[in-house]
Parts: sequence; structure tokens; C-alpha cells
Amino acid sequence: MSALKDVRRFPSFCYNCVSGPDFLQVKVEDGVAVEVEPNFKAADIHPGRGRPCVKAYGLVQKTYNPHRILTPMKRTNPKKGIKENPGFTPISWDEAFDIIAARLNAIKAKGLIDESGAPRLAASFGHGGTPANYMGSFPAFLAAWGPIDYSFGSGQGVKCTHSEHLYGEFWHRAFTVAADTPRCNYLISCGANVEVTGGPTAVIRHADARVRGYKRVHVEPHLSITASCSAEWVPIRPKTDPAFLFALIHVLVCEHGTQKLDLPFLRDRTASPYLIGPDGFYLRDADSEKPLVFDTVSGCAVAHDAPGAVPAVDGRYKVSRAITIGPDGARENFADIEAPTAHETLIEHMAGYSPEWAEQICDVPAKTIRRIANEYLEAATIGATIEIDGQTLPLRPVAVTLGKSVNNGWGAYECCWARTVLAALVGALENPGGLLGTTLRINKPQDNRHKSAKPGEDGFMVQYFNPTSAEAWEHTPTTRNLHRSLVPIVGRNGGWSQALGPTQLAWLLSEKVPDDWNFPQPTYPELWFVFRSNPAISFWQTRELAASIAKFPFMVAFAYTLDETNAMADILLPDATDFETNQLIKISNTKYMEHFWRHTGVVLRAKAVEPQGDARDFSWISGELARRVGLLEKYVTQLNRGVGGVAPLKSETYDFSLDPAVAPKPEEIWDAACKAATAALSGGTACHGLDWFREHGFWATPMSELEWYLTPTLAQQGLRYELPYQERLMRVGQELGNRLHEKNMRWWDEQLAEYVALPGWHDIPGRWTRALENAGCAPENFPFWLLSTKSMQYHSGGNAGIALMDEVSQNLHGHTGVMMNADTAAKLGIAEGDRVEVRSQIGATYGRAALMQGVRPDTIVILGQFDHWATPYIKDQERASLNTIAPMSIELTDATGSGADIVRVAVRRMERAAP
Ligand SMILES: Nc1nc2c(c(=O)[nH]1)N[C@H]1C(S)=C(S)[C@@H](COP(=O)(O)OP(=O)(O)OC[C@H]3O[C@@H](n4cnc5c(=O)[nH]c(N)nc54)[C@H](O)[C@@H]3O)O[C@H]1N2
Ligand SMILES: Nc1nc2c(c(=O)[nH]1)N[C@H]1C(S)=C(S)[C@@H](COP(=O)(O)OP(=O)(O)OC[C@H]3O[C@@H](n4cnc5c(=O)[nH]c(N)nc54)[C@H](O)[C@@H]3O)O[C@H]1N2
Ligand code: SF4
Ligand SMILES: [Mo]
Repeated sequence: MSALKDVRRFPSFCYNCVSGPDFLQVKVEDGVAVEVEPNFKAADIHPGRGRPCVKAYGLVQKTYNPHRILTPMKRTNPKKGIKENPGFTPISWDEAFDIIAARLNAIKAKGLIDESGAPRLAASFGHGGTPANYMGSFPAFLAAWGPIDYSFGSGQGVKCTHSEHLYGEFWHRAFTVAADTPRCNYLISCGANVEVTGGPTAVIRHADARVRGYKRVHVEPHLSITASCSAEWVPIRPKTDPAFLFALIHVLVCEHGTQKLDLPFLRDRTASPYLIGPDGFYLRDADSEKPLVFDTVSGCAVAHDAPGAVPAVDGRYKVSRAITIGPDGARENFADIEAPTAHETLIEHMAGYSPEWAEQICDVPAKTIRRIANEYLEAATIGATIEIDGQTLPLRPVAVTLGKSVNNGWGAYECCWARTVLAALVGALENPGGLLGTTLRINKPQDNRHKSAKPGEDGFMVQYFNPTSAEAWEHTPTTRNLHRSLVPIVGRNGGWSQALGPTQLAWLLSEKVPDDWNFPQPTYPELWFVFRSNPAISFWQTRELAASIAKFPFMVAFAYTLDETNAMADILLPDATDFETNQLIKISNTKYMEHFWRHTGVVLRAKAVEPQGDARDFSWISGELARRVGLLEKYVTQLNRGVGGVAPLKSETYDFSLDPAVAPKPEEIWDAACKAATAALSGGTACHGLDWFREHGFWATPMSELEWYLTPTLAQQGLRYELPYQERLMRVGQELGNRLHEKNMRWWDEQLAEYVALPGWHDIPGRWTRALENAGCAPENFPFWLLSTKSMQYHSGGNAGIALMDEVSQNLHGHTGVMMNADTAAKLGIAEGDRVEVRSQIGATYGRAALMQGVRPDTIVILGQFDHWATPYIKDQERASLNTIAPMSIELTDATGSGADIVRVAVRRMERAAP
């Protein structure tokens, strides 16, 4: 008889993809994690009702993965490359720290910034910022260090919902955008694959909405899981969503007309009434420089905020005297002109974009488009109200959401603009039932959208663009992706703005600069930290990218197993992972995707088991590193400020601050963080330490749903959304052009063309055929579009090495292969399971054909990011990958610096499937 087992359960969370944090508990038997279970104690507070998704169930296998890196390692082969064996050999933590500290101290001695103006230290953290939930107190070390270059990305940011991140924050403080699903009745979703990518929260919210009777129309070239559980699937031609969305606007503004729209919203909460001058800039009062509107009460043009004025939304009006302010402060004077309102220009601009026009471009029947527009307008219930927590608000239960692949690269600006305008036209922007933003990354404070919505210029919210004036424009880039020099809208808010810059430029420019380059010559970072990111798999043209990585002088990777990127490292450091360390994070208001909370508080990822081997807690590694590079005091000072934790460790009412003279132990850090967070968030009524959290898991206090909606906050301040007319962007784009041209640089000119006041259709799919021609290829040799889609089983490539995920994936048709239309396959002589080659102009990738009707005949789909050659387990499975064959190019980069996961390809059969 075996003795009774010691069984314990530890509360934890999963934040392995951006749709977290999702609550769970870890069942531990005799010190071994054996099961992941939901945490139903959190059922009432967690929007996913205490449940994690399938990926979290792989974390037990992750912990005991036989391929884990279990000691620090040193590279012995000085040569780096895909085919080189790194010759990693185990070393002690002491030796690893000695080597790294020597490098860091040498950098400190030389100066943190190199001769090109860029930081000598670089760091890359992957998958949409989620690594921060696993790196303990490391942020305090980074803050103590000083300038760091986050330029070298993995495709997160620029391949994510990039335009949404940037324009979303600009227009409505929305880093990610979702429908108000619990109240929404009609959702048009362009490739937003939320049933797969939104975690348990989205699955629950959308299931409940379906039961309630909401309708989701899913617009996407293939029948994704989300399309298949939608009321309607619209198989649109790839890269033509702007035409579809423009046609919806056309039906609303040109066919239904202004009176059918939400007039009070357009009049009071948007710039629709602003008068447009003959040069395209806002007409302004000559003295106050405020934009003018036409007041229907007094019958004359007045400043937009004139008390008592009732501005006209549409029409053209006589203006006796006004100025405009163009780029670089250029003032024009105008007298006795007739000027349209911004809304009037929208009507005129949209006149040509009828459903019949759009049908030719996007291959969706005009009558379908018109019906969808009509259904949208009707479902918007303009005029209806709802009471939430004692406040009466408009109820506008319609939304348009966009997935990542319509949200980056050419066409993404047009899509983001069109869907935000569609919300504004019916008053659904940031109102109950409508289109809502979640979280902030570029604006501050990051955990409160409302506090960030302060008054700025021209009656709009304040913006923190990178300067484009002659005096302040950054001609010596401070990051290797040039985010401050090239992308005004990405802002200047530290690490996030950097990481959202055009990260592919950092890679491209490290190899070659354009002929008319007139910035300082790019340099390599002298030391590069990488954690939970695998650019050599996740980005584009990955074999070449891996070759670029091989040239970096010195790389330190926090490593869980070997992967394609850390195979080029000089030092590997094994971090204690998911169940092996404590970390406290904030839950509140809104997180990414569909995470809307009714509580604010904190949740602990409790250490449930001892780390495997000699893997160490990040919060210990950070302190040791700080000590050895003479930054201990600064590091602890950052911790005391709350960096890496949730709240400052000291305030007027409490003091849990740590002694800056000694490196605090991880338990001390998290005990202080737990106490400070609860004291701060409860206003002093609660104070719980680490032991309490290890038992209870989370602490939360109710919060009003009113926090979800930004419009009341704008209304209180008399502010307007900067829609529909993009006067500021147009000016900023022209200024940026002036700066680049003054330096004789024309290589960013295509991107400058995107800065227009009202986006119009340009041949977006044609850009891919032109790119082929420019590469000397015949477009007809690459007749298909290859797209990528995500899966519930994988968080990017982060868990690709977990066999259990692969096993589960085998149950989904097409998951591990090359998905194609059955009729297309028949024409090519391809049968189910045949091994096929998918070839682009830069290379080929191979996989088994999965035939289906649920994909357009002109479209091929490959799931995720695979084709590994170093990551144990998955490297032995043949998996095709778009990233191997999608070129990385400036040509296919848009003005925000992003690009889409899409490439023109040819397909042919290799071997027949085994009978
Ligand atoms: N084709 C295609 N490419 C894509 C995408 C796509 O949909 N299709 N998506 C894009 C998007 S949106 C994003 S955000 C990026 C994300 O791409 P990345 O930033 O590269 O993120 P991941 O793939 O999650 O990170 C992978 C690495 O994290 C390591 N890892 C996992 N757990 C641990 C741990 O506990 N400790 C340590 N030290 N390492 C760990 C894994 O070994 C793996 O090598 O990919 C982009 N690339
Ligand atoms: N399970 C899981 N969840 C995740 C992640 C993960 O890796 N796994 N990653 C997280 C991250 S970092 C991100 S950025 C989000 C992304 O979340 P989503 O945007 O939902 O990601 P995808 O599943 O790639 O969905 C994009 C869809 O766009 C479609 N598409 C491609 N081209 C076009 C086009 O031209 N028009 C239209 N209409 N559709 C097109 C593709 O068919 C694809 O299904 O997911 C997050 N959540
Ligand atoms: S959706 Fe799944 S992988 Fe993403 S955070 Fe939640 S439980 Fe983790
Ligand atoms: Mo992403």
C-alpha cells in the first residue's frame, strides 16, 4: 500500500497569450504539478468565469518538458548560423553572471548610447507584451539601467493588430478594439477570429450573445472557426476589406442620408461640423486659431466650442474670413468662401464607393453589401437609451471589428478609419452595445483610459505624436527601427512606442540601407537580451532573419528549451517558469481583446512547485544582475516606485518599501507588492501579504461597467472624437515629408502617401503583384494568396514544443497542413493528404494538403508560425509556414510601419499521400 499522497492546490493565472489573464489552479501531488484546473472561486469576477483555455492545460507538460534548458549554458562554437551547432556547455550561474556583467560594465564605461545615437543594450520580449507577466522584477532592472533599444521585434506589433493599436489609441484610446459583446446585437467582423484568439472570455461572451439572438456576419477569405460559428460567412477577396467597408459607409451617408444617422453624436462628439478650407485644412478663427463650425442659431461661422452654438453637420456655408494652418505653421488667409463641413466632404468622397463598385473589387455581391449596411443601420437603434448604474446612455448595439490581417500593412489605415467612422455615424463609438476600446499602451496612465482622455488641440483629446517640426524632428534616430523619426503617431511613450515601431526596418537596415539613406549608419546592439520571443520563426523571411541574428555581437537568451533564435545566443539562462515562481499582476477595467472586467484588483501566479534543475526565478536573477553591474540601489528604488509590481511600495498611508542596500529575495519583493497593491487599491481597507495570496489567489473590488465606455468622459469635457476628417494626420504627414526631403531621402515616399484627410481606395492587392514585378517575377506564376490564421491550441510559436498541443491539433482538419479549396486542388491534381510545395518568389515551404470548401478558390491558408529547425519535438514534424516564404520589404510596409501576413504563391504536388 502506498502512503497517502500530499495533494495541494495553488491559485495561478495563465497569460501566455494576450487574451489573458485567465485564472486557474494547479494541482500538486507530492511536489509535482499534475493537473491544471479551473479556479471556480473566481467564477464571479473573472470574465472567463475562472476558466483557462486548452493551451493552459499544456503547462504541466511544459514544466516537465524533457528538453528544458536546466542550467546556464555558454556557447563554445564561435561561428553562428542555422547549420552551426552552438556547442552549448553547462556553466554555473556565477560564471554566467560574470560573463554578462563584464559585458554590461564595459557598456556602462563606454556610455549607454553608441556613435549612431542608438542604445548599446537591446532587448526583445515577444508575443504582444505577455512576457512581462512572467519576468518578475526584471522591469525594475531594465528601468534602473536606462536607455534600451526594443527595436528588434518578432512580428508582434507590426504583424499584430498594428494599425488598430496606433489609430485606435489616437481616435478612442483603444489599443485593442472589441464589440460590447454582452449588449451588441449586430456584429460585422472582418477577420477578427475571436472564437480562436479571444480566449475563454470571448468564447463565453459570444456564445451568450448568440443565445440572446445577436447576429455576427463574418467577412473572411476562409471559413475560420469564428466564421463557422457565425450567422453568415462572407468570403471576401483578400486585401479588399477597405472597399467593402467604404461601400457600407456609402450606403449610410449617400443612400440613407444624414437625417437617418445619429445627428447629435456627429454634431457634438465628432469633428463632422468642422468647416474645411479650399486647401483641405480646417478653417480657423484668425485670432484664436480654433476650427470653425457653422452655427445654425446665429447663421454664421463660429469657433467649434462657442457657447450656445448648434453646429450644422452637413452642407456648405459662406465664411467671410478665416485662416488655415498647414504644415510647418504655414498660414493661409481666406475671405468670402463657401466651405463644406467635414461630414459634407465625407459624403462627396464616398459618392463613388457604391456596393456595385465594391462588388467588382471584393467579390461580394452588391446586394449582400447593401443588405448588411441596412441591417447594421437598423440594428443600431438610433435614439434608444439604456440605464447603467443610474446613468442613462445611448444604446447602439452594433459594431465592426477587424482581425490582425486586415489591421496591418497596406489597407489597414483605410479599414481602421472606415470601421471607426461606421461606429461614429450611428453613435456606436464607445457607447453601450457598440465599438469599445480595451486597454492603453501608448498613452498614459496605461490602466485608465478615462484619465488619459485629457483636452488637447482643436477640441480633441491630447495626443503625444513624435515631433515633425524642423526644430524637433529626430534626425539622429534613438532606436534602430526609427520609430520616432518615421512614425509620428506611434508616440514617444517609452518601451511600448518603440516596440510598436517598424521593427522589420531594424532587421532590414542591419543588412542594407536604401541608396538615398541619410541617417547615421545603423549599428548592431552590443548586447541583446531575448525572452519568450522567437523572431527567427515568427517574423518574415525567417531564414534570412536568422542569418542577421547570427551577426549580432553578443546575445543573452532566457531559455526554456532551445529555439531557432536562442540557438544563436552566447549565453542561455534558464528561467523558472509558469508554475515555478510567484508574480502579482493587476486585473482591472479592460485588458486586451474581450477582457472587460466588472472588478479591479490583483491576481497572483503562485509558486506551486520547485523549479526544475537549476532554473531560477527572474526576480532573483534581476537582483543578482543589478548587484553585479552596480545598479542595486537604483534597482530597489525602481521596485519601491512600483516598477514590476502593481503599486508603489510606499505612500502617505503605508510603507512596505525595501532596503536599497541589499538585493531583496523574491518572496520579500512579492510580499511587499501584495501588501502595497491591496492597500493602494482598497484605499487602506485591505492589506494582504504573499501568504494570503498564495491561499486565496486574487483580491478584487467591484467596478462599474460605466468604466467600459469612453464617450461619457469625452462629453463631460466637451471633447470630440477626431473623426471623420484627418486634418492633423495630413499636416503631420506633409511635415514628415518635408523633413525627409530636406535630407534628400525619398525611400519613405510611398508611405507618406497614406497621410490623407479622407482615405480612398487605391489598388491594395495590386501592391503585391507590383512587388513581384519589381522583384523581376511574373505575377501570373504566383496565382494564389497565402494567408495565415491562428489556432486555439497555440499561442504564436510559444508552445510549439509541447507535444500535447500537437496531439489535440490533429483533431482539427487542416491544422497541421496546407488548407486549400477542393476544386482548386482537383485542378492541380492534388488529393487530400498529398505533400505539396507552396512557393513564393523567395522560397518554398512544404506540408500536407487539407482540402475543403470553406476557403476561397484563390486562397491558401497555413496556420500559425512553424517550420522549426531547432525547437525540440516540433522540429521533427513537417509543418509549412508562411513566414519562411513571405518577403520582408519596405515596399510592403505601410505608413505606420506594419505589414500583413500575406504573400502571393504557387502550389504544386510533391508526393502522393500514403494510401
Ligand atoms: N505566420 C504567422 N506569423 C506570425 C503570426 C501569425 O499569426 N502567423 N502572429 C504574429 C503575432 S500577432 C505575434 S504577437 C508574434 C509573436 O511571436 P513571438 O514574439 O516570437 O512569440 P512566441 O512565438 O510566443 O514566442 C516564442 C518563444 O518563447 C519561448 N518560450 C515559451 N515559454 C517560455 C518560458 O517560459 N521561458 C522562456 N525563456 N521562453 C519561453 C518559446 O520557446 C519560443 O521560442 O508572431 C507573429 N508572427
Ligand atoms: N489562441 C490564440 N489566441 C491568440 C493568439 C495566439 O497566438 N493564439 N495571439 C494573440 C495575438 S498576439 C494577436 S495579435 C491576436 C490576433 O487575433 P486575430 O486577428 O483573431 O488572429 P487570426 O486568427 O490570425 O485571424 C486573422 C484572420 O484574418 C483572416 N484574413 C487574412 N487576410 C484577410 C483579408 O484580407 N481580409 C479578411 N477579412 N480577413 C483576412 C485570416 O483568414 C485569419 O483567420 O490573437 C491573440 N490571441
Ligand atoms: S486564452 Fe488561454 S493561453 Fe491565452 S491567457 Fe487565457 S488561458 Fe492562457
Ligand atoms: Mo500579436
